[in-house]
Amino acid sequence: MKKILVTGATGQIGSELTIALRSRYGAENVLAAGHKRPALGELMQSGPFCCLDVRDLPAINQVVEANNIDTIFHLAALLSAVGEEKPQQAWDVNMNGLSNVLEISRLHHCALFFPSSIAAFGPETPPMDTPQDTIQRPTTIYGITKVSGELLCDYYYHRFGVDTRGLRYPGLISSKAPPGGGTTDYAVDIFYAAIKTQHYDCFLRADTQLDMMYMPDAIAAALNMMTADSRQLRHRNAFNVTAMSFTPQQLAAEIQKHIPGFTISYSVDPLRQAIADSWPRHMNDSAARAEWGWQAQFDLPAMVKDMLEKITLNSL
Ligand code: VAH
Repeated sequence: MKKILVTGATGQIGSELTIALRSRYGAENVLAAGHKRPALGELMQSGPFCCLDVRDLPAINQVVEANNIDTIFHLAALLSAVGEEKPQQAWDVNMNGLSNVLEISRLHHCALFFPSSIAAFGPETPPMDTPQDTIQRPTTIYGITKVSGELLCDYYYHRFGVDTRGLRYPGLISSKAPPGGGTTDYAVDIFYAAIKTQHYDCFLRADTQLDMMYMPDAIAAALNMMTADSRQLRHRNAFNVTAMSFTPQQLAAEIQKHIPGFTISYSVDPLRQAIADSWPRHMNDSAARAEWGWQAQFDLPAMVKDMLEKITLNSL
C-alpha cells in the first residue's frame, strides 16, 4: 500500500481510519474523499482531501489516475436506518458507487477494501454463533446492498483478479465522528447523553442483543486484513469479525459503574427495532482468526472506560 484513497472519509469509520492510515503510511499518501467538504478538523488538517461523489465514474477515474492510487478503502454508503427512508438513493450510492470503484480498481490495478456488515444477514440466519458461511436473506436495502457487494467483490476477484477484501462489521462504537443514521447508533449516543445529562432515552428495546466492536479494533481489523498474505484468505470479501455482544440494558449497567446516577429509559423506534431484530445476536469469527489472526482487544468494560475518558476529554 503506497498511495491510498479513502471514500466516505468523513463518516464514522472513515474519519478514524484515515487518521490511522496517515500515521502508518504518511499523511501525503492518504487522500481523504467525501461527498461534501467537512468543517476544519483533524481530518482536514492532517492531509489531503477532495470532494468526490462515488456515483461519478469519470471523477473517480480522474482522482485515482492523478494521485497514482494503488489501494482504495471504499466506505461511502448510506446506513441501515437512513437507507430505509430513501431506498432508491441507498441502492444508487451503495451499489453504483461500489460498482464504479470496482471498475476503477480493475482498470488501475488497485486493491479494494469493502466494509460489509451483520446487516448482510437476515431473519433466517442462525442468530447465535452465526457461521461464516450461512444463509443471507437480509430484509433491509442496506443489507441487500451489503450481501450484493460481497458477491460483486468476489466476482471482481475471481473474474478479473482484483485484490478485493472485506469484513462483516458489527455495530461500531467510536468517540470521534458521530454515527450517521444506523440502527446501532444508540451505542454511541448513550455515552454523550450519560456525560451531558446523565440520562438516555434508548430507541431499541432493553433486551436487544447485538454484536458490537470498539473503533480501534475495527481499524486494526481493516489494516491487518488488508496487509495479510492474500494466499491465506479463503473468505477474502466478507470475514465475520466481532468483539462483544450486549444489550442496551447491559451497556447502561456498565456505564453506571462509572456514572452511578446515570439512568436509561426506552422509547422504541419500530423501524430500527425491526431492523435490529432481523440481525444476528453474535457472529462466529473463527475464520478471521484462522486466516489472518484476528483478535479483538476491547471488551465491554474496556470500551466503556475508554469511551467515557475520551468523550470527557474532548468536551473539556
Ligand atoms: C448500521 N452502524 O447501524 C451500521 C452497521 C451493523 C450496523 O452496519 O446501519
